[in-house]
Amino acid sequence: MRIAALIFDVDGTIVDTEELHRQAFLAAFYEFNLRWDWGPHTYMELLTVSGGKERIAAYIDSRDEPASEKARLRELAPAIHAAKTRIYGEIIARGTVPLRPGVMRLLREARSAGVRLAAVATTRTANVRPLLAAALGAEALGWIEALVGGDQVARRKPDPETYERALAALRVPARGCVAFEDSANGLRAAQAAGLYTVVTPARWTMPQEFAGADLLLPSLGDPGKGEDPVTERQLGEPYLTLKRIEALHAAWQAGTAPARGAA
Ligand code: XBP
Ligand code: MG
Repeated sequence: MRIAALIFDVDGTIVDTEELHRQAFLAAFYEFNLRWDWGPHTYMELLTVSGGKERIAAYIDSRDEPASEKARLRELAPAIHAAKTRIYGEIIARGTVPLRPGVMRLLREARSAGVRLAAVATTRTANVRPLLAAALGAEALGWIEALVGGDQVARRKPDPETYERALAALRVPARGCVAFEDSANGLRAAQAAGLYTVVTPARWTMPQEFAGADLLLPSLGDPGKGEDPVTERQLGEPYLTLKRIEALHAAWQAGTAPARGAA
């Protein structure tokens, strides 16, 4: 079966946004007069919790506070997250959004080859559309046929529902599709949905567990943007092309793929 669609996670995969999310969380905490310092190390740990609102609640639960104060803060969590979402939207509207290497190139290769495209995210769809417009431009945004945000599912990643919704929107079988992810929760969601999985960890998700990924690379890579020895060693070429993905996916489908994670 030829590849029917490439399905890309957004935060951390298409764009390196988790630092922008972290800044938005900090600004929201300031607005609520909360001295919560989500520094890089704390945020890296908290990122194992999918969903910003759930992340705030998990942080509240982890704090050493009296039960009454925890209850008050839990009540406040949705308003804190709403403020964070507003601030994040303002950050996206005014800044440049860092596209990760190779994403634009692969979108173009897929477009030229007639391979369909979808995007999935845990953050809200209302966050994703302007983000992708800023990062990809209106034309490339138009190539993305299905966009599933966390507000469109009852169960977030690592549950497969986000991917299942994208597959249903495209009306394509999971085995004909390739998922691109940066996090362990995202990998597990794509695996549970039955897709071939390519993981390119972002700075914030690097320490997470990616056992079972069909292909694990530092990034998708771009011509002339510096060879990465890991990619070179795994692929024998400096970046991942659609042509190579098609060969790897075909071997995976035929059950002749090499050990998971290798190319
Ligand atoms: C990213 C997330 C999101 C963002 C914050 O996961 O888990 O929660 O970190 O966005 P994925 P919200 O890359 O799978 O989308 O605060 O809107 O959740
Ligand atoms: Mg992600």
